[in-house]
Amino acid sequence: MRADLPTPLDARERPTARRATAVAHPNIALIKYWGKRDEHLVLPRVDSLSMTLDVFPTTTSVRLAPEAGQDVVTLDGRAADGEALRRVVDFLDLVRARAGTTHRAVVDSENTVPTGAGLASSASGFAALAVAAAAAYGLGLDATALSRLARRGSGSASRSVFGGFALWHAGPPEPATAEEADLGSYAEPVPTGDLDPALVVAVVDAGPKPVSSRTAMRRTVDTSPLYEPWASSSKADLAEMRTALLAGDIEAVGQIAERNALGMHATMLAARPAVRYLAPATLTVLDSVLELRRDGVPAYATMDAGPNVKVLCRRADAARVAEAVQAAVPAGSVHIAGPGPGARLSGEGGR
Ligand code: 2P0
Repeated sequence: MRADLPTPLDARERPTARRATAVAHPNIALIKYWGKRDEHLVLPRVDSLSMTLDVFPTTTSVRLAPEAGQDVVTLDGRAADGEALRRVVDFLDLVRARAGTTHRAVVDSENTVPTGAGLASSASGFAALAVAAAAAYGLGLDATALSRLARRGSGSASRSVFGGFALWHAGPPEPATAEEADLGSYAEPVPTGDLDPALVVAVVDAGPKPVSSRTAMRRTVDTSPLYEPWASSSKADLAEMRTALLAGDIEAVGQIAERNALGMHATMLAARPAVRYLAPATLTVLDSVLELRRDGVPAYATMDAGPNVKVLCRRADAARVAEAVQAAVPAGSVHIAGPGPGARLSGEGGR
């Protein structure tokens, strides 16, 4: 249970790979994470549950550079700067503290999804970075400890450590120590029944979001009168979701996911000032989803910190759903995703 804590081993005695490459996929939450109770430790206010996708992987390599005076970070072929660089360096500082070393690193990360557009690029990004950095610095962490570590980079990354469906525990509400708080918040795989799901991803706008999800969730918690009611209803949603997943009941899974997402967006719309990620094209896709349901196709929508829509359906219906969504937003791009693998070192099988 304490595998993610620094050990007293001298850094010189640690087996260090020095270089590692990892691949991780984004995940889409069916029960949303929105709101933190500790920004430093990235502890959420609510449990969340997601499906890791089999599309849009991020590949990240970390190479220790003992000779370098600072970390060098390249994101999609460009030198990172500003907030993006700071977040990666802060994360590496955490890994270095655990490894007992001050060695800087060269990080190279390639996303196959637009960054910062509400398509979970920070989830795949920090999950891949956690796995690659932990290996390069020789931390020897198990999957649970990697999930806790990935959480420190971006909350939703804790879930991308695992494939399929994953539940991220918020952890004990009143931990006695920071260590107890940290240990209690990690993701784990969720059992499901006979379910053959797809998520049809409708990218209606691939541009970066106007307000970061970090800022938006802080403002929502601080000012939205709808936040607490949503957070408590989300607990009930999670319990029902677990039952629906076990039963392989895609209609119930979809209904719960859709109401949970719309409720989350309602909390943001009621924030002061309002945070509105939903765009006209988002509503056009939501209308097409309603029409699919009227035609007897079980299809349900979820949206994150951006205008793009992910439609949950049976895999057997995915082509029809994709066609309907594409017809609704001809300028958008539509992708069909299934459940994908957990984060892994290149050359390993997924978790
Ligand atoms: C989620 N989102 O559960 C929710 C739903 C967006 C809407 O997790 O501040 O990038 O780095 O912990 O993980 C986006 O937030 O936020 C997110 P930080 P993150 O997927």
